[in-house]
Amino acid sequence: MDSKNNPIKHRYIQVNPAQIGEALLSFRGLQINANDAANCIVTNNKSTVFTMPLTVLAQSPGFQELWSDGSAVLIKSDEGKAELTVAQTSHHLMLSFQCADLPLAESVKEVYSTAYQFAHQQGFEHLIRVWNYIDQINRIEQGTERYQAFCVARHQVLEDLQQLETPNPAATAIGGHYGHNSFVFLFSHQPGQVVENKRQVSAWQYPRQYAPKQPRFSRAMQYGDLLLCSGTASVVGHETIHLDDLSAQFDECMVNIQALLDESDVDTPINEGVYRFYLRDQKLMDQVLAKLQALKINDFVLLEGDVCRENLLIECEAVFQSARKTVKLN
Ligand code: 3EB
Repeated sequence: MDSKNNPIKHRYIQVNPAQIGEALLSFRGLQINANDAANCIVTNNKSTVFTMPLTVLAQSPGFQELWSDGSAVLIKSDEGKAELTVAQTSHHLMLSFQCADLPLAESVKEVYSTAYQFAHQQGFEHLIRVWNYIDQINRIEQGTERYQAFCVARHQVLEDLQQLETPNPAATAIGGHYGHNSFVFLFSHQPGQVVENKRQVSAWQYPRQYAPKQPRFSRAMQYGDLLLCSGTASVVGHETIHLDDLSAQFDECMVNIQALLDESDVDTPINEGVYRFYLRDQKLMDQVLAKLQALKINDFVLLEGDVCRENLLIECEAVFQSARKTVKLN
């Protein structure tokens, strides 16, 4: 990637900073048997906690995922059709939405159009990262899988807002079972750089078998000294490989994460990322934990979640932070 013509001048976001100013957002999952899913976004004057509507199966000791840019955070909430929580600094805008009661396509249209319009009004032009947590993501409704309905609605909003030509954010789309569709958007004043994976067809160029309108995400976004990897699974070309083989799917995820690191200017060993793993079948959890231990991945949460393609058993996302590679001048 060509970073030498793109000097970094402003303060970028950090994940799990050593000295946390005010956090824009922290993420957590549900404890097993918890009944707090209804209360997905909690704020006090200092910070916002977004609860993923997914059960935590395991996490590394002391795991936390805090996003901060070190500057003061302003928090507001808004009761529209979807519950919106805004956390804003002079550099970044985090929008968290929770919609318990709307049909999926309506939620997606409401949330995506509100997010883009709100961000643009506030002068945040660049969408860097999105998390989509969709209830019962693989269920068929009126002949269409809910993940596909989500893709169609997302595409429709982007088309209506003339955003189909703008760079796609890094993204995650994962299914839960707690009755919530919830979404988080990170916008910035500064653009990120799209990082694609040479082993994979870009999602927005997928053949139509996966969704009538293609998914709109980049495989990763490089943003300052961060590499934000999207939900990454055992996909090569555009196909799922290693059907019914968790161990091989896990290994393929890691090969894909390494491919993203190699493609970026972020020079961090693969085990030093901050990881979320989403596992479809909690009975396979011990296999995943053994893999994590073998790879010396020490900063992770393992969540029970449905990956958006039914034949994917596991997906991961990761954030890497590093000094930049020295740019070679030849
Ligand atoms: C894949 O490689 C897995 O639709 O926003 C991963 C991350 C996936 C984000 C999305 C979908 C999305 O195709 C699926």
